[in-house]
Amino acid sequence: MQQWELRAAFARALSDMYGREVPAYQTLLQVSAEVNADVLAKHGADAQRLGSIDRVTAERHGAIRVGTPEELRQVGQIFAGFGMHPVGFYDLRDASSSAVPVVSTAFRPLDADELARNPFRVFTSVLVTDDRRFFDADLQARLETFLGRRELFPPRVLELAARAEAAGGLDGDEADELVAGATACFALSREPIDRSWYDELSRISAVAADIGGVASTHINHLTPRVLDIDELYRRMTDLGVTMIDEIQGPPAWEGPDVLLRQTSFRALAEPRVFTDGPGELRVRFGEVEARGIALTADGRALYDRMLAEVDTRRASTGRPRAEVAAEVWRESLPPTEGALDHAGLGAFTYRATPDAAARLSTLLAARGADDPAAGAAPATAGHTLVRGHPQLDVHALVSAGVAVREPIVYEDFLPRSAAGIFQSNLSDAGRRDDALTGTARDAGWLSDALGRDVADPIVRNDELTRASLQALNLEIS
Ligand code: OOG
Ligand code: NI
Repeated sequence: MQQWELRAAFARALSDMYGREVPAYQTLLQVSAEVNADVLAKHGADAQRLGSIDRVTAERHGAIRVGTPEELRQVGQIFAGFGMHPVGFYDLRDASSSAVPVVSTAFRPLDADELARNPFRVFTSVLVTDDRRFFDADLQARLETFLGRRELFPPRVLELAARAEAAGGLDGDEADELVAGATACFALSREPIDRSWYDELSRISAVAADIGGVASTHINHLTPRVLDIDELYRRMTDLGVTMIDEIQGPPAWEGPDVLLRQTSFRALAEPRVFTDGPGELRVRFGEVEARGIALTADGRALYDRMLAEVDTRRASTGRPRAEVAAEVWRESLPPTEGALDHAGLGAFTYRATPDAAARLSTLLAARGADDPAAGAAPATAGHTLVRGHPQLDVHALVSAGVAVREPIVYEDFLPRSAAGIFQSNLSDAGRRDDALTGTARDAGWLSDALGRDVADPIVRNDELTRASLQALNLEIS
């Protein structure tokens, strides 16, 4: 089995397991499939502009949480076996008013064809045990001792994953063994939980207790992708499922969908075994998401400014977030894909149309031979696309039908939304002593801990754009 087949099998196995563990997830899958079928019937090919229906139907993201840099390194090895690489750095310690003492990355395929085959991704958080705002020296020491004694990932699973990474896949029986072994690492454990230890951590942070209060990890949620999240929200609510108050991320509006919109519902309490008898914990939840167009660095900076503007207007007026956000969006964001591209805010690739050559000659004939730069240096990608015609940028080629523009889907996460998802599912805000200073963490720390490069999603998309321009240049020159 090739890596993408291993990845697809892993995502399916986790989904089957999570469906058995959390029945509400099955309802969510069913409603998502219905919404997607309805959107497809209504909008046809347009509905598949941001991913084929096969991709979207199988698409999931999961979330897991680990306790130490070593556990992070190991889980990075497991995901590497499935062709999933660390992308992005998220610091959730300050992004939330609740105590969420973690930093995170997402493991996912990097290449466009790998994403198209199966885009399974896992949002992965690691506890920051030495952050004094949450843990004093004594608790830090006990926490690290507890974490140091547990083994989350059996050596055999790590070994198979390393081989799958090196060989780009695995044969029959070993492939099955890796998928089953890796899936089992994320099952809810039946091992007894020490109630006083769990409670001690819970008083500081429910997330810390979920990570460091038990001897295992588990898949925390598994999220399907839906083509109309507002409709999904309505239908789940009609079925009696209490969703969180709002959809996280960009608002509903008439313009292009950008980045990521997510919403969730709290999971029911699940029976768990404690050292002093049976009990229950309410740690897992359901989440659903809709993906839009990725933004460039400029687009992302604008998004962050728009978020701040929404906060300011809400603070002074108290109006609902969705309404204020839609208003700010209309004022700030271009209303069409083309305008988003012209403004350099959206991430796109370009490719030649089947009749590019004929259309280009028509275009050049219409422009005449008086191009001021005719005879200039040969084209270089990203600058002059058509030899001797520096004014003919990619937008002009798109307008003339020489090239088509294709949006790059946002494949990543949003720190604010992630913090909102964490927060809305906690019963207790926990404690953070802001008089003390936190420990510095950044993408460099994360990549040292992992022993792997952490890719920057904006840089990655830039590379995709550039590569497409280079290919277009070759085709038409
Ligand atoms: C992760 C929360 C973040 C998302 O979709 O933004 C997340 C967690 O609860 O461990 O999954
Ligand atoms: Ni999530």
